[in-house]
Amino acid sequence: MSVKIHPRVTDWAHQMKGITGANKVIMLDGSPAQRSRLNQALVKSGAFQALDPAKWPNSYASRSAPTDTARAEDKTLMVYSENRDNNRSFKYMSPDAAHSDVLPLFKNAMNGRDMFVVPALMGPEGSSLSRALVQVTDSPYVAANMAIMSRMGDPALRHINENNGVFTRGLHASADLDYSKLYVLHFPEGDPIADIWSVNSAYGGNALQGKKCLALRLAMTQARAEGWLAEHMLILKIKDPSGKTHYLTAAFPSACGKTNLAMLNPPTHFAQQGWEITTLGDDIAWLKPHSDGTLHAINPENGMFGVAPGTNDQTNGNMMDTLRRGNVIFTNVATTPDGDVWWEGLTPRPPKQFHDWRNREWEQIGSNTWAIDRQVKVEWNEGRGSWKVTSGEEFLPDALQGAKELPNAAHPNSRFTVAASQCPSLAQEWENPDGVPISLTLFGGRRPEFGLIPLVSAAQSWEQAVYMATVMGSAMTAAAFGAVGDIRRDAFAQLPFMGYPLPDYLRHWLSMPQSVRHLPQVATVNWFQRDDEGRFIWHGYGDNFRALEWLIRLGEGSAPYLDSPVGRLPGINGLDMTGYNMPEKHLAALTTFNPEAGWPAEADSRARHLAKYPDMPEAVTNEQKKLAGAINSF
Ligand code: GTP
Ligand code: SPV
Ligand code: MN
Repeated sequence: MSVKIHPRVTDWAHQMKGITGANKVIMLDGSPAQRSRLNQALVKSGAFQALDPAKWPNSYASRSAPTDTARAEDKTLMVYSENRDNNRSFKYMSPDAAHSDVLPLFKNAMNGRDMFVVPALMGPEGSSLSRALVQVTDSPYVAANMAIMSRMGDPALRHINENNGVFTRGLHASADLDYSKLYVLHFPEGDPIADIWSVNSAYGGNALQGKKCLALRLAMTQARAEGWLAEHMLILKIKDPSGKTHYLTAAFPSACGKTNLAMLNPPTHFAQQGWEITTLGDDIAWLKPHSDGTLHAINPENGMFGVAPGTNDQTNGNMMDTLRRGNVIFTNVATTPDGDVWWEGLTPRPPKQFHDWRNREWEQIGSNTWAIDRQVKVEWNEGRGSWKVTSGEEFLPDALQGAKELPNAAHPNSRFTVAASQCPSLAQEWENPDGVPISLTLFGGRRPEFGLIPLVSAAQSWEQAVYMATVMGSAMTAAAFGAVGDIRRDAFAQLPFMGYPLPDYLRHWLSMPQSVRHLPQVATVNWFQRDDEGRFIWHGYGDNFRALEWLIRLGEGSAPYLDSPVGRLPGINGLDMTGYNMPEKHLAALTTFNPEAGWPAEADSRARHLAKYPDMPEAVTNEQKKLAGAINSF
């Protein structure tokens, strides 16, 4: 290895070996040869299935433990010496409880296994915003994912040497993958053992510690102290027909469309006019006030850990092309006997034969019917892209929630891990150490109610922007365990990632005008309104560009708009709908303020939510009062 390893790294790794009883310490340098050995070892152990190299070069499919398919929010805790938040913004654990209840789970957890030491740089090399993590893990699967998601090995070791041996210490053991003993702990005040401890899961957000643990929960506590922001946001670049560039960030809850928006292809009409979209990041942004008076954003990640279902050449051609370049780890997708992968939404017709994410064998037995392990019969509904059980339900396993698990070929939260550098629409400035200046920021979620939360709504002040992001709601998805479909308030799409109390976080956002002269324009978006038969009334994906284009014209003072109690709206004449015919009733539902669609109930629900936090900033509660007043007077 060319880079000298800082003694703090080796000392700490050996301390962790002592606790976990690991066999051997394997230092990862990120070299292609070493990464290839890691993949080969995973194939040999059966954890990786090598895919057909003609279709998916150097790519692998992997299946998790059936209980280890999503983030475990109930078991994700912040450890502070004092409990100032009372479990409102995050789950709390005391340092004593961590040491007495959780530390023993790491004792000898790596007996008979090797311990990988994963130096991971989060952020571009040479950026003052970048941070180094050293994660130890017993999971070669986690190490292989970290090799894609971070700048692993030498870049991280160099960063540590240049920063006096400073790094975040991440202790991870997949141990027995016992869900009842799963914990993800964070120590913003530090701890003698490590800053992040996670155990009994190998799933993304629980185990790839550079991602949500470091880049959001721990980073945001530092960001607050240092005057910057760590956000659950994609970053994209829009070049308009005049050649002017606009950089945008957007925060949506998990599985609500960040990766897809980040790689969007504008509809033909706009592409012909000369609009171009390129990608800088799809999940996390660190934003810092810059001397030019704007907020500059960097993407701390090196790869994408994207949701597979729904991804195809029409919805996200750039992602499909990224994947076809190979070097992908697929997790919990279906695999075919000829080394291909499949998930719901990849093609209209499922393959004749495949193994699902639980490794059950599916075989086509009729034009629309498949048999699972010759026991359960299911019918494919091509229009809906989903399965229905027709017989043999008793043979299905119970899901975590107790109900019978719906048989999906790919798990609804199945994912792919792939390097950002393979994305054909990557913006060349994605690794700018100085980041890019942000002029537009979106917040959004899944709100299915017809006519309620508009397709796009621009904030009229910074206070209203912070309020709108605070009360944002979204229907639950499979990215976390919970009742899929229930609406929950997810402030700034950060509810699962809060590292310190929400009211303080909002005060931090409200203070931004003091350090940033040119704040981004802020808007909320909602691609997910449905009709009374449950169908999306907005095509979404590429057509989402129509909302972005309106916002850019609005910022330049050349777009029609309507002022309303819920922000500035396009109205039925605001959006450029060339090439998209939509019933006027739907267009009105998306672009105008419709008090009768349920606003009084929505306003009450927001008020109840805000009342849970007695120390909400007044700027936020004032906006709530303004909204409630305006709705009552309608
Ligand atoms: P995380 O990685 O969990 O943070 O998710 P994400 O916000 O990046 O979500 P992603 O882009 O992966 O999309 C999640 C799911 O929503 C996928 O199944 C997409 O196909 C689907 N989706 C994304 N954009 C749209 C849209 O505009 N309309 C509709 N109807 N579905 C969408
Ligand atoms: C999310 O759930 O927001 C993700 C996947 O991006 S995870 O890595 O699990 O956080
Ligand atoms: Mn995410």
